[in-house]
Amino acid sequence: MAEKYIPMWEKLGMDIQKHNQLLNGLGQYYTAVVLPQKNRPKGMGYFDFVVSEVHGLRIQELQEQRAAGNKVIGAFCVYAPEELAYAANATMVGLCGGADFSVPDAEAVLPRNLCPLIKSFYGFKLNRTCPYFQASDLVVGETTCDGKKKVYELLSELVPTYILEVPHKPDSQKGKEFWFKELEAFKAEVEKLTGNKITAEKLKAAIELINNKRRALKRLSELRAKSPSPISGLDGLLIEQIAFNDDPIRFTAKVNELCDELEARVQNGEGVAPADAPRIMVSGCPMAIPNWKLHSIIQDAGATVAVEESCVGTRYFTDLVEPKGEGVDDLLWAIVEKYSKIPCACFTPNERRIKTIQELAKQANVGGVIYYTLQNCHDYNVEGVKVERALKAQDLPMLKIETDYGTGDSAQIKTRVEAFLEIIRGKQ
Ligand code: BJ8
Repeated sequence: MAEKYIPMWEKLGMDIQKHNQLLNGLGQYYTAVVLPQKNRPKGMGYFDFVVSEVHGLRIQELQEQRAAGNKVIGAFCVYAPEELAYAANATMVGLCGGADFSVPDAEAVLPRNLCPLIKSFYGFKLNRTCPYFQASDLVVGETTCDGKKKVYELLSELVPTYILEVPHKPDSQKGKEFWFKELEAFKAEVEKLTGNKITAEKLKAAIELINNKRRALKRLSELRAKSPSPISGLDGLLIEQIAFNDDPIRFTAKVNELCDELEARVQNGEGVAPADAPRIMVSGCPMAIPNWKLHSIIQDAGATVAVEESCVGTRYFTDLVEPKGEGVDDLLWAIVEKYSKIPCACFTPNERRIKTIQELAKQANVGGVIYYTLQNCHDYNVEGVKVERALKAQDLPMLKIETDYGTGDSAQIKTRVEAFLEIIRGKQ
């Protein structure tokens, strides 16, 4: 895809040479890890195409929208309320932050002992190889974990950045009232950026747009929960990752089309792995595209990932925005309620997440949980203690993997995953 998009990338101020290296690496990785999977549903063809054009055609679409006077808002967290962006004719996109590629550039500035996701996104802005960053008129950060919060200060030197202050006790009435005020302020910011007023009618339509996307992802997740799963965990994860970059209407239609195909597979008892293959839940830190390391190791070891308890996973789509009235305030309150239920480990107490993990494990009929923590992510790392206790009470084994974006520890992780799968097989 490279040649024809070079003028666009140049216009976006990208480092063309470095970006080519990134694309070559990404293409090779995809060809080695994703494409060779056996018995993939036909509907994955669309998502393969999206990945092949993720820095090309999709960016061209965003640039066309910008040329028509609409804005692009980049985000890193599922707490960024995309409904408000779409209600003002803006598009919200996930920014690059899932690859080791940009980490060395970030480490020239940031401390090394920092979460790889944070180093990755900062490095992508520094080295100008993420076209989503370059095409964003505004970046939305949030006060979730300390690492992100402080790096957003540095990021704001490079790109206009707006910080959402998220309540750390989101379940409390005080927390919800606080979040309502934050949403009002963000709404005003988006109106100022776009020049468009967010009316109740437009906000209602945007809520439905994003609800439909979440419904489609939920439908896919429920199909993956069937035994045997009709689609691989790696493909499931890939779709959850693409959800943050693709056009929401087209994406929703394509996910539903795929689900029709998967329903037929379920009816025929057709799975991607043998019926007795161990089933795993991956729970923990988000896996931004192209972070496929753990899933590919688990699959290569003969198991199926049946569900991701993650923000690139169930935390994004489990709950919908459900308005109880028609006015702008009613709609904002419905957004408050939905977002307050996202069980991020940055918040406290977070019993909702523990219960969710227990329920998801039952629904997806998993034999064990692989708890995934990115290095130096204290929130998910510490919360793993409670998760392990809760799973033990359910007689479910848990394996804790703490890693980064590099491949240096892949062989070691593989050995540990294989040993874990033996435990699960022994219990089956
Ligand atoms: S709602 S999980 S997307 S903050 S960056 S916390 S891995 S040390 S991403 Fe997240 Fe929003 Fe919460 Fe979800 Fe840890 Fe790294 Fe922080 Fe991270």
